[in-house]
Amino acid sequence: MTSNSHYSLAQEQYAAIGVDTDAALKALATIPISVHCWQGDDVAGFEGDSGITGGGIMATGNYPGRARSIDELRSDLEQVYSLVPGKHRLNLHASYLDHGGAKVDRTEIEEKHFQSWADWAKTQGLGLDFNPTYFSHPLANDGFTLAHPDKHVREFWIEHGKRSRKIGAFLGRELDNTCVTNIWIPDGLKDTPADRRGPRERLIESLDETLSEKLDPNHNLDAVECKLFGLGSESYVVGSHEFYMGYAMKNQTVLCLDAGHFHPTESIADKISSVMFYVPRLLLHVSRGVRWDSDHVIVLNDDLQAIARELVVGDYLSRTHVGLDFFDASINRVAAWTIGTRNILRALLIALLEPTAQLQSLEKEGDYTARMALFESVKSLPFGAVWNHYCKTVGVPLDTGLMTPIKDYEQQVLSKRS
Ligand code: RNT
Ligand code: ZN
Repeated sequence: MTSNSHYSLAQEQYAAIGVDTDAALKALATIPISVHCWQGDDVAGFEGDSGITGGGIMATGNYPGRARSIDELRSDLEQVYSLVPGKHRLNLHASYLDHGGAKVDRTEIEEKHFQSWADWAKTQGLGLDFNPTYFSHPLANDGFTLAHPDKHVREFWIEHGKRSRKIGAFLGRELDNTCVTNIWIPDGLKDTPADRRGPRERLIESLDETLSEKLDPNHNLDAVECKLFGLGSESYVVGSHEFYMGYAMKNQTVLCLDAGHFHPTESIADKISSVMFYVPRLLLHVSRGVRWDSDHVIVLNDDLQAIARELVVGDYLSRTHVGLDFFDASINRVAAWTIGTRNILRALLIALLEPTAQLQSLEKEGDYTARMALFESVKSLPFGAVWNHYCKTVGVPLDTGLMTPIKDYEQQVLSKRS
Protein backbone atom coordinates (compact mmCIF):
# COMPACT_ATOMS: atom_id res chain seq x y z
CA MET A 1 0.00 0.00 0.00
CA THR A 2 1.36 3.46 -0.86
CA SER A 3 1.63 6.14 1.78
CA ASN A 4 -1.05 8.08 -0.09
CA SER A 5 -3.48 5.27 0.42
CA HIS A 6 -2.41 5.05 4.08
CA TYR A 7 -3.44 8.68 4.37
CA SER A 8 -6.73 8.20 2.45
CA LEU A 9 -7.61 5.36 4.76
CA ALA A 10 -6.79 7.44 7.82
CA GLN A 11 -8.78 10.31 6.38
CA GLU A 12 -11.81 8.02 6.05
CA GLN A 13 -11.49 6.66 9.55
CA TYR A 14 -11.29 10.14 11.04
CA ALA A 15 -14.10 11.40 8.80
CA ALA A 16 -16.28 8.61 10.21
CA ILE A 17 -16.07 10.27 13.64
CA GLY A 18 -16.48 13.75 12.18
CA VAL A 19 -12.83 14.78 12.09
CA ASP A 20 -11.31 16.51 9.06
CA THR A 21 -7.64 15.50 8.84
CA ASP A 22 -6.78 18.12 6.19
CA ALA A 23 -8.15 20.85 8.44
CA ALA A 24 -6.14 19.46 11.37
CA LEU A 25 -2.92 19.58 9.34
CA LYS A 26 -3.68 23.06 8.11
CA ALA A 27 -4.13 24.20 11.71
CA LEU A 28 -0.96 22.42 12.84
CA ALA A 29 1.09 24.22 10.18
CA THR A 30 0.19 27.58 11.74
CA ILE A 31 1.53 26.79 15.24
CA PRO A 32 5.06 28.11 15.78
CA ILE A 33 7.21 26.38 18.37
CA SER A 34 9.84 28.49 20.08
CA VAL A 35 12.88 26.24 20.02
CA HIS A 36 15.26 27.00 22.89
CA CYS A 37 18.85 27.76 21.86
CA TRP A 38 20.32 26.17 24.99
CA GLN A 39 19.88 22.49 24.12
CA GLY A 40 22.76 22.80 21.65
CA ASP A 41 25.54 23.74 24.02
CA ASP A 42 24.38 22.55 27.45
CA VAL A 43 23.33 26.08 28.48
CA ALA A 44 26.92 27.32 28.23
CA GLY A 45 26.32 30.48 26.18
CA PHE A 46 29.00 32.46 24.38
CA GLU A 47 30.30 34.87 26.96
CA GLY A 48 33.56 33.03 27.10
CA ASP A 49 33.12 31.03 30.31
CA SER A 50 32.22 27.40 30.27
CA GLY A 51 28.71 26.44 31.10
CA ILE A 52 26.24 26.77 33.91
CA THR A 53 27.82 27.65 37.19
CA GLY A 54 25.09 27.80 39.75
CA GLY A 55 21.59 29.01 39.24
CA GLY A 56 19.70 25.88 40.14
CA ILE A 57 19.91 24.27 36.73
CA MET A 58 22.35 21.66 35.50
CA ALA A 59 23.11 19.87 32.26
CA THR A 60 24.38 16.34 32.77
CA GLY A 61 26.10 14.07 30.27
CA ASN A 62 29.14 14.35 28.05
CA TYR A 63 27.99 13.23 24.63
CA PRO A 64 30.43 14.63 22.09
CA GLY A 65 29.54 17.42 19.69
CA ARG A 66 28.35 20.33 21.82
CA ALA A 67 28.25 23.61 19.88
CA ARG A 68 31.20 25.77 20.94
CA SER A 69 30.51 28.88 18.91
CA ILE A 70 27.62 30.85 17.49
CA ASP A 71 28.36 29.51 14.03
CA GLU A 72 28.28 25.95 15.26
CA LEU A 73 25.05 26.53 17.13
CA ARG A 74 23.41 28.09 14.07
CA SER A 75 24.58 25.27 11.88
CA ASP A 76 23.10 22.74 14.33
CA LEU A 77 19.86 24.69 14.52
CA GLU A 78 19.58 24.80 10.73
CA GLN A 79 19.90 21.04 10.80
CA VAL A 80 17.13 20.80 13.42
CA TYR A 81 14.74 23.11 11.55
CA SER A 82 15.31 21.12 8.36
CA LEU A 83 14.04 18.02 10.17
CA VAL A 84 10.98 19.58 11.75
CA PRO A 85 7.82 20.31 9.76
CA GLY A 86 6.50 23.89 9.86
CA LYS A 87 7.83 27.41 10.47
CA HIS A 88 9.14 28.00 13.95
CA ARG A 89 11.02 30.35 16.26
CA LEU A 90 14.25 30.49 18.21
CA ASN A 91 14.38 31.34 21.88
CA LEU A 92 17.64 33.11 22.78
CA HIS A 93 19.26 33.77 26.13
CA ALA A 94 21.21 36.97 26.72
CA SER A 95 24.33 34.86 27.33
CA TYR A 96 24.26 33.87 23.64
CA LEU A 97 25.28 37.36 22.56
CA ASP A 98 27.57 38.01 19.62
CA HIS A 99 30.22 40.13 21.36
CA GLY A 100 32.76 40.11 18.54
CA GLY A 101 35.59 39.27 20.93
CA ALA A 102 34.97 41.98 23.53
CA LYS A 103 34.19 41.27 27.17
CA VAL A 104 30.59 42.40 27.59
CA ASP A 105 29.06 42.13 31.04
CA ARG A 106 25.34 41.53 31.52
CA THR A 107 24.75 45.22 32.19
CA GLU A 108 26.46 46.17 28.95
CA ILE A 109 24.48 44.16 26.43
CA GLU A 110 23.01 46.14 23.57
CA GLU A 111 21.00 45.66 20.42
CA LYS A 112 24.18 45.40 18.38
CA HIS A 113 25.16 42.20 20.19
CA PHE A 114 22.09 40.54 18.76
CA GLN A 115 22.12 42.04 15.28
CA SER A 116 23.73 38.97 13.76
CA TRP A 117 21.06 36.77 15.37
CA ALA A 118 18.35 38.97 13.87
CA ASP A 119 20.04 38.84 10.45
CA TRP A 120 20.40 35.09 10.63
CA ALA A 121 16.80 34.66 11.83
CA LYS A 122 15.64 36.69 8.84
CA THR A 123 17.45 34.47 6.39
CA GLN A 124 15.94 31.43 8.13
CA GLY A 125 12.43 32.85 8.34
CA LEU A 126 12.41 32.46 12.13
CA GLY A 127 10.79 34.59 14.82
CA LEU A 128 12.90 35.24 17.92
CA ASP A 129 12.19 35.20 21.64
CA PHE A 130 14.49 36.36 24.40
CA ASN A 131 15.55 35.82 28.02
CA PRO A 132 17.71 37.82 30.37
CA THR A 133 20.30 35.47 31.91
CA TYR A 134 20.25 35.61 35.70
CA PHE A 135 22.57 32.64 36.26
CA SER A 136 26.17 31.61 35.45
CA HIS A 137 27.56 34.89 36.71
CA PRO A 138 29.65 35.88 39.77
CA LEU A 139 26.83 38.13 40.99
CA ALA A 140 24.38 35.21 40.89
CA ASN A 141 26.59 32.69 42.64
CA ASP A 142 25.14 33.11 46.12
CA GLY A 143 21.71 32.16 44.86
CA PHE A 144 20.08 35.59 44.72
CA THR A 145 19.66 38.11 41.89
CA LEU A 146 16.58 40.37 41.69
CA ALA A 147 15.68 39.52 45.29
CA HIS A 148 19.22 39.91 46.63
CA PRO A 149 19.50 41.58 50.04
CA ASP A 150 22.23 43.86 48.66
CA LYS A 151 20.76 46.77 46.75
CA HIS A 152 23.79 47.01 44.44
CA VAL A 153 23.39 43.42 43.32
CA ARG A 154 19.67 43.99 42.72
CA GLU A 155 20.46 47.09 40.70
CA PHE A 156 22.91 45.15 38.56
CA TRP A 157 20.24 42.59 37.67
CA ILE A 158 17.55 45.22 37.18
CA GLU A 159 19.79 46.90 34.63
CA HIS A 160 20.33 43.55 32.90
CA GLY A 161 16.58 42.97 32.73
CA LYS A 162 15.89 46.44 31.37
CA ARG A 163 18.45 46.00 28.64
CA SER A 164 17.11 42.55 27.84
CA ARG A 165 13.59 43.86 27.30
CA LYS A 166 14.91 46.51 24.94
CA ILE A 167 16.80 43.87 23.04
CA GLY A 168 13.58 41.85 22.88
CA ALA A 169 11.80 44.88 21.44
CA PHE A 170 14.64 45.37 18.98
CA LEU A 171 14.36 41.76 17.80
CA GLY A 172 10.59 42.08 17.50
CA ARG A 173 10.96 45.26 15.48
CA GLU A 174 13.72 43.92 13.25
CA LEU A 175 11.78 40.80 12.41
CA ASP A 176 8.35 42.42 12.49
CA ASN A 177 7.37 39.57 14.76
CA THR A 178 6.55 39.97 18.48
CA CYS A 179 9.29 38.76 20.81
CA VAL A 180 8.46 37.33 24.23
CA THR A 181 11.09 38.20 26.82
CA ASN A 182 10.86 35.80 29.73
CA ILE A 183 12.17 36.40 33.22
CA TRP A 184 13.32 33.43 35.22
CA ILE A 185 15.57 33.92 38.22
CA PRO A 186 17.15 31.24 40.42
CA ASP A 187 16.58 33.06 43.71
CA GLY A 188 15.91 30.80 46.64
CA LEU A 189 17.31 28.95 49.62
CA LYS A 190 18.60 25.45 50.18
CA ASP A 191 17.38 25.29 53.74
CA THR A 192 14.49 26.59 55.77
CA PRO A 193 14.29 30.36 55.42
CA ALA A 194 13.92 32.67 58.36
CA ASP A 195 12.28 35.22 56.13
CA ARG A 196 10.00 34.26 53.28
CA ARG A 197 8.40 37.65 52.92
CA GLY A 198 11.41 39.97 52.57
CA PRO A 199 12.86 38.46 49.38
CA ARG A 200 9.41 38.48 47.78
CA GLU A 201 8.96 42.16 48.64
CA ARG A 202 12.32 42.87 47.05
CA LEU A 203 11.45 40.80 43.99
CA ILE A 204 8.25 42.77 43.41
CA GLU A 205 10.18 46.02 43.61
CA SER A 206 12.88 44.77 41.26
CA LEU A 207 10.34 43.44 38.75
CA ASP A 208 8.34 46.68 38.85
CA GLU A 209 11.49 48.64 38.14
CA THR A 210 12.66 46.24 35.41
CA LEU A 211 9.30 46.43 33.64
CA SER A 212 8.73 50.14 34.22
CA GLU A 213 9.55 51.31 30.72
CA LYS A 214 6.57 50.92 28.40
CA LEU A 215 7.52 49.06 25.23
CA ASP A 216 5.41 48.53 22.13
CA PRO A 217 3.55 45.25 22.74
CA ASN A 218 3.82 44.51 19.03
CA HIS A 219 7.56 44.24 19.53
CA ASN A 220 8.00 42.88 23.04
CA LEU A 221 5.87 41.07 25.59
CA ASP A 222 7.11 40.35 29.10
CA ALA A 223 6.70 36.96 30.74
CA VAL A 224 7.49 35.69 34.24
CA GLU A 225 8.34 32.07 35.11
CA CYS A 226 7.87 30.35 38.45
CA LYS A 227 9.47 27.25 39.92
CA LEU A 228 8.76 24.97 42.85
CA PHE A 229 12.37 24.12 43.67
CA GLY A 230 15.78 23.85 42.09
CA LEU A 231 19.26 22.66 42.93
CA GLY A 232 20.26 24.81 45.88
CA SER A 233 16.76 26.22 46.27
CA GLU A 234 15.09 23.11 47.64
CA SER A 235 13.38 24.75 50.60
CA TYR A 236 12.31 28.07 49.21
CA VAL A 237 11.99 29.68 45.79
CA VAL A 238 11.23 33.39 45.88
CA GLY A 239 9.39 33.30 42.53
CA SER A 240 6.91 30.58 43.36
CA HIS A 241 3.76 29.81 41.36
CA GLU A 242 1.49 31.85 43.61
CA PHE A 243 3.95 34.72 43.51
CA TYR A 244 4.17 34.98 39.75
CA MET A 245 0.55 34.10 39.10
CA GLY A 246 -0.38 37.03 41.29
CA TYR A 247 2.22 39.26 39.68
CA ALA A 248 1.15 38.39 36.13
CA MET A 249 -2.53 38.85 36.93
CA LYS A 250 -2.00 42.15 38.64
CA ASN A 251 0.32 43.54 36.00
CA GLN A 252 -1.18 41.71 33.02
CA THR A 253 2.13 40.25 31.90
CA VAL A 254 2.45 36.94 30.13
CA LEU A 255 2.55 34.03 32.59
CA CYS A 256 5.10 31.32 31.85
CA LEU A 257 4.31 27.80 32.97
CA ASP A 258 7.20 25.36 32.75
CA ALA A 259 5.94 21.78 32.78
CA GLY A 260 8.86 20.70 34.97
CA HIS A 261 8.43 23.33 37.63
CA PHE A 262 5.75 21.81 39.79
CA HIS A 263 5.30 18.88 42.08
CA PRO A 264 6.10 15.71 40.10
CA THR A 265 2.47 14.62 39.99
CA GLU A 266 1.13 18.08 39.26
CA SER A 267 0.41 18.81 35.60
CA ILE A 268 0.30 22.25 34.03
CA ALA A 269 -2.46 21.03 31.69
CA ASP A 270 -5.14 21.65 34.29
CA LYS A 271 -3.82 25.11 35.10
CA ILE A 272 -4.27 26.53 31.60
CA SER A 273 -8.05 26.92 31.59
CA SER A 274 -7.90 28.55 35.02
CA VAL A 275 -5.15 31.09 34.53
CA MET A 276 -6.36 32.08 31.07
CA PHE A 277 -9.33 33.84 32.63
CA TYR A 278 -6.96 36.21 34.37
CA VAL A 279 -3.76 36.63 32.35
CA PRO A 280 -3.68 38.03 28.82
CA ARG A 281 -1.34 35.43 27.41
CA LEU A 282 0.54 32.32 28.33
CA LEU A 283 4.09 31.20 27.62
CA LEU A 284 4.76 27.51 27.95
CA HIS A 285 8.09 25.92 28.64
CA VAL A 286 7.26 22.47 27.47
CA SER A 287 9.57 20.16 29.31
CA ARG A 288 9.59 16.86 31.19
CA GLY A 289 10.35 16.51 34.84
CA VAL A 290 11.99 13.31 36.04
CA ARG A 291 12.38 13.18 39.81
CA TRP A 292 14.51 16.22 40.71
CA ASP A 293 15.20 17.26 37.14
CA SER A 294 12.79 19.52 35.32
CA ASP A 295 14.44 19.47 31.92
CA HIS A 296 14.38 16.06 30.25
CA VAL A 297 13.70 15.89 26.50
CA ILE A 298 9.96 15.72 25.94
CA VAL A 299 8.55 12.42 24.80
CA LEU A 300 5.06 11.75 23.49
CA ASN A 301 3.56 10.76 26.83
CA ASP A 302 0.21 11.43 28.49
CA ASP A 303 1.47 14.61 30.15
CA LEU A 304 2.52 16.15 26.87
CA GLN A 305 -0.73 15.17 25.19
CA ALA A 306 -2.74 16.63 28.04
CA ILE A 307 -1.00 20.00 27.63
CA ALA A 308 -1.45 20.06 23.86
CA ARG A 309 -5.08 19.01 24.21
CA GLU A 310 -5.88 21.88 26.56
CA LEU A 311 -4.41 24.43 24.16
CA VAL A 312 -6.41 23.09 21.24
CA VAL A 313 -9.67 22.19 22.94
CA GLY A 314 -9.75 25.34 25.03
CA ASP A 315 -9.00 27.43 21.94
CA TYR A 316 -6.02 29.04 23.64
CA LEU A 317 -3.46 28.78 20.84
CA SER A 318 -3.88 32.38 19.72
CA ARG A 319 -3.00 33.55 23.26
CA THR A 320 -0.25 31.00 23.91
CA HIS A 321 3.42 31.04 23.01
CA VAL A 322 4.61 27.46 22.92
CA GLY A 323 8.26 27.27 23.90
CA LEU A 324 10.48 24.34 24.75
CA ASP A 325 12.82 23.97 27.70
CA PHE A 326 14.93 20.86 28.01
CA PHE A 327 18.61 20.07 27.78
CA ASP A 328 20.18 16.67 27.65
CA ALA A 329 23.94 16.41 27.26
CA SER A 330 23.95 12.61 27.29
CA ILE A 331 22.59 12.13 23.77
CA ASN A 332 23.10 13.70 20.35
CA ARG A 333 21.89 17.26 20.89
CA VAL A 334 20.54 17.74 17.38
CA ALA A 335 18.49 14.58 17.90
CA ALA A 336 17.30 15.77 21.32
CA TRP A 337 16.11 19.07 19.84
CA THR A 338 14.55 17.46 16.78
CA ILE A 339 12.77 14.66 18.58
CA GLY A 340 11.50 16.99 21.29
CA THR A 341 10.24 19.61 18.85
CA ARG A 342 8.53 17.01 16.69
CA ASN A 343 6.93 15.55 19.82
CA ILE A 344 5.10 18.71 20.78
CA LEU A 345 3.88 18.91 17.18
CA ARG A 346 2.76 15.29 17.29
CA ALA A 347 0.93 15.96 20.55
CA LEU A 348 -0.77 19.00 19.01
CA LEU A 349 -1.79 16.95 15.99
CA ILE A 350 -3.36 14.28 18.20
CA ALA A 351 -5.32 17.05 19.90
CA LEU A 352 -6.38 18.53 16.56
CA LEU A 353 -7.64 15.11 15.48
CA GLU A 354 -9.89 14.70 18.51
CA PRO A 355 -13.68 14.53 18.03
CA THR A 356 -14.06 17.17 20.71
CA ALA A 357 -17.61 18.29 19.97
CA GLN A 358 -18.85 14.72 20.30
CA LEU A 359 -16.90 14.10 23.50
CA GLN A 360 -18.17 17.27 25.04
CA SER A 361 -21.78 16.65 24.14
CA LEU A 362 -21.61 13.16 25.63
CA GLU A 363 -20.21 14.69 28.77
CA LYS A 364 -22.95 17.30 28.89
CA GLU A 365 -25.58 14.61 28.53
CA GLY A 366 -23.96 12.80 31.43
CA ASP A 367 -23.06 9.80 29.30
CA TYR A 368 -19.63 9.22 30.80
CA THR A 369 -19.58 5.64 29.59
CA ALA A 370 -19.82 6.68 25.95
CA ARG A 371 -17.32 9.46 26.59
CA MET A 372 -14.82 6.92 27.90
CA ALA A 373 -15.53 4.59 24.99
CA LEU A 374 -14.90 7.37 22.47
CA PHE A 375 -11.78 8.64 24.25
CA GLU A 376 -10.41 5.10 24.19
CA SER A 377 -11.40 4.28 20.61
CA VAL A 378 -9.71 7.41 19.31
CA LYS A 379 -6.42 6.14 20.71
CA SER A 380 -6.21 3.41 18.09
CA LEU A 381 -7.02 5.61 15.13
CA PRO A 382 -4.08 6.01 12.72
CA PHE A 383 -2.74 9.40 13.75
CA GLY A 384 0.69 8.23 12.55
CA ALA A 385 -0.53 8.06 8.97
CA VAL A 386 -1.72 11.68 9.19
CA TRP A 387 1.59 12.79 10.72
CA ASN A 388 3.58 10.90 8.08
CA HIS A 389 1.49 12.51 5.36
CA TYR A 390 2.32 15.93 6.82
CA CYS A 391 6.04 15.16 7.01
CA LYS A 392 6.01 13.90 3.42
CA THR A 393 4.07 16.89 2.10
CA VAL A 394 6.46 19.40 3.63
CA GLY A 395 9.54 17.34 2.79
CA VAL A 396 10.92 16.31 6.17
CA PRO A 397 11.81 12.74 7.16
CA LEU A 398 9.32 10.42 8.81
CA ASP A 399 10.02 9.51 12.44
CA THR A 400 11.59 6.26 11.30
CA GLY A 401 13.87 8.12 8.89
CA LEU A 402 15.19 10.69 11.35
CA MET A 403 18.37 8.99 12.45
CA THR A 404 19.89 8.77 8.97
CA PRO A 405 20.35 12.53 8.46
CA ILE A 406 21.18 12.95 12.16
CA LYS A 407 23.92 10.31 12.01
CA ASP A 408 25.26 11.81 8.78
CA TYR A 409 25.46 15.23 10.39
CA GLU A 410 27.06 13.71 13.46
CA GLN A 411 29.68 12.01 11.37
CA GLN A 412 30.38 14.98 9.12
CA VAL A 413 30.12 17.79 11.65
CA LEU A 414 29.57 16.96 15.32
CA SER A 415 32.20 14.24 15.67
CA LYS A 416 34.87 16.66 14.44
CA ARG A 417 34.36 18.87 17.51
CA SER A 418 36.62 18.11 20.42
C1 RNT B 1 15.04 27.09 34.83
C2 RNT B 1 14.00 27.62 33.94
C3 RNT B 1 14.49 28.46 32.80
C4 RNT B 1 15.75 27.89 32.17
C5 RNT B 1 16.17 28.59 30.91
C6 RNT B 1 17.57 28.26 30.52
O1 RNT B 1 14.55 26.24 35.77
O2 RNT B 1 13.20 26.59 33.45
O3 RNT B 1 13.49 28.62 31.87
O4 RNT B 1 15.66 26.53 31.91
O5 RNT B 1 15.95 29.93 31.02
ZN1 ZN C 1 11.79 27.03 31.91
